[in-house]
Amino acid sequence: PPGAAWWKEAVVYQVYPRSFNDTNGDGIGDLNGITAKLDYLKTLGVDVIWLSPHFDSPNADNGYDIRDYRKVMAEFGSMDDFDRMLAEMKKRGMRLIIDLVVNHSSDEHQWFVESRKSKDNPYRDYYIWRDGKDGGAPNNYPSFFGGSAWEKDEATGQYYLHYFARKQPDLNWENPKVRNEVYDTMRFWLDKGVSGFRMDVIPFISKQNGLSDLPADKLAHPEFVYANGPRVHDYLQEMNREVLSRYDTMTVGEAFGVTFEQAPLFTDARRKELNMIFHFDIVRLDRDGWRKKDWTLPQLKAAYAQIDRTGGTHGWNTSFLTNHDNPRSVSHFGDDSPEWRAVSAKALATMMLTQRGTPFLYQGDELGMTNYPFRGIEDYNDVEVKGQWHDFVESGKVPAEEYLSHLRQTSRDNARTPMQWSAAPNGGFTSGKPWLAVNPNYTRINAASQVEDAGSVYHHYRRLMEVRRQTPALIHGEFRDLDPANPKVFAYTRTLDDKRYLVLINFTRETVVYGLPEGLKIAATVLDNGAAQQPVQPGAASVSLQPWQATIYEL
Ligand code: ISL
Repeated sequence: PPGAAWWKEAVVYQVYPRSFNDTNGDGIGDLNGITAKLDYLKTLGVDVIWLSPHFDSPNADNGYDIRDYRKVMAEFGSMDDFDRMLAEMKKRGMRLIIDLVVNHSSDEHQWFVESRKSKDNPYRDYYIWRDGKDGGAPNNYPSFFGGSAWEKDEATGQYYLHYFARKQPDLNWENPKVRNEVYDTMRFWLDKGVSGFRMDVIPFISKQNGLSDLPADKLAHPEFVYANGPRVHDYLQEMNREVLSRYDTMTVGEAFGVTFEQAPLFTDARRKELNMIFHFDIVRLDRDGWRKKDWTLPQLKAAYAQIDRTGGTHGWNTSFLTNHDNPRSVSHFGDDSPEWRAVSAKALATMMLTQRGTPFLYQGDELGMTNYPFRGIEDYNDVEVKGQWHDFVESGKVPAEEYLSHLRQTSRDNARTPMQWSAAPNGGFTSGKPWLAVNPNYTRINAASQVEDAGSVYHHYRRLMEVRRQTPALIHGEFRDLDPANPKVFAYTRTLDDKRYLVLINFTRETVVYGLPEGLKIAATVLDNGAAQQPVQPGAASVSLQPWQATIYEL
């Protein structure tokens, strides 16, 4: 509708800079590499780029451990490169949001270097220090990357808290100085012209009063405790008042550990906190930690319906099928065998871009890039894998083969392999040795060949974005699942005033005849993913859906 916020109508593309495009041959992507591909992204239809952390970092967690919040990571380039990249985006009418990683910093950040020196250092209270208990850690909190969330520091004999790796100490948000440092950093980047932030594990910034032990039933999923600190909403409202409300921004919080019921507390516009959050319920539908579980289409639909409800009248959602922490979407929810890969990737694209919520597309998904054919543990780079290998396999709790068979499907490294630009060596990502192996299927799956081919996954994404841009009902319209229990077909309508659209997606390798509900009459086909064999007759009572067919109809 007229006057709607720009970020509701935008399509966001996530760039994981390390793996995007290397222009200096060091095997690591860089900011100049992003600038060089802006025309590619513009042609695709991208409005906003979310850049995963580009700050100075020792890379214990690929930049999610920041040493200096105002400096560009040397491997990625310089501040001049950043300014040029941003100016080139603006020239093309694109915006940039950056990653705000402020639940923790790197242990090499100057604040922590000072903090650990002594108990009376002026920076001591920038982090969370406690005495040990009974000769061990202060409590039983586990770290997501293995072992305890506490590390004993020799200088003072106290422990510091780290929800993630040891090299990622948690900041103490109770300290107003810390909050002001964060707000200053945000202003620094906003004043440069960035348009907002993706906020890393933002619900975790407020710690539980007293930091008592987790009960046994919470130990496997500590995120539900970590995300429920008593002051998280105070902090976000303060951040909004002090910073966000003074700029024209968009914000999206990574809501790890936030339930459907709690989501509106973050995103209800009247509360003045965040614009949107990332729910984990789709990407982690079939997961228990590193374990892969089975999933069914009705479960997926139920998650979508619930997410849509949490948006409500006053909130707004995101729509995404992967990111740098999850497997490739076609390998996860589609069918990545050679025969079905392209068509199922297009079907998923149709689903993602016709949800009510701002779509976040992850680099390479527009090509239908797949999971990597990992073999042994030595093929992985991720800090999380190293911690889990230690905790589960080396401890003897889980046989190596069992862990590896799940990890092949769940590893974060699946999405982190370099972009496949062309059939040139290393997929055209680098002229050097890539930091993480390129998927050998780059000779078949790459941007150069798909840009040339009007029937490619790339062009389907491009057409979908165009249709979405021109169809307010597909952005703002009410979402209704017509057949939640159907195990093969996802059928839903999007309705705005007198405009009504129907989306039908066949999630199987078979032809499925889908009977349309009484009173529902197809008027025209808006966009098909190339699977449909013949146009539906206006007014037909049923549609014969080809394998992985996904079609948007006007009603
Ligand atoms: O990906 C996960 C497990 O496989 C999650 O537990 C993930 O760590 C969690 O979603 C938080 O993710 C974010 O913060 C982490 C960083 O490693 C991730 O890359 C980031 O997206 C710590 O900063």
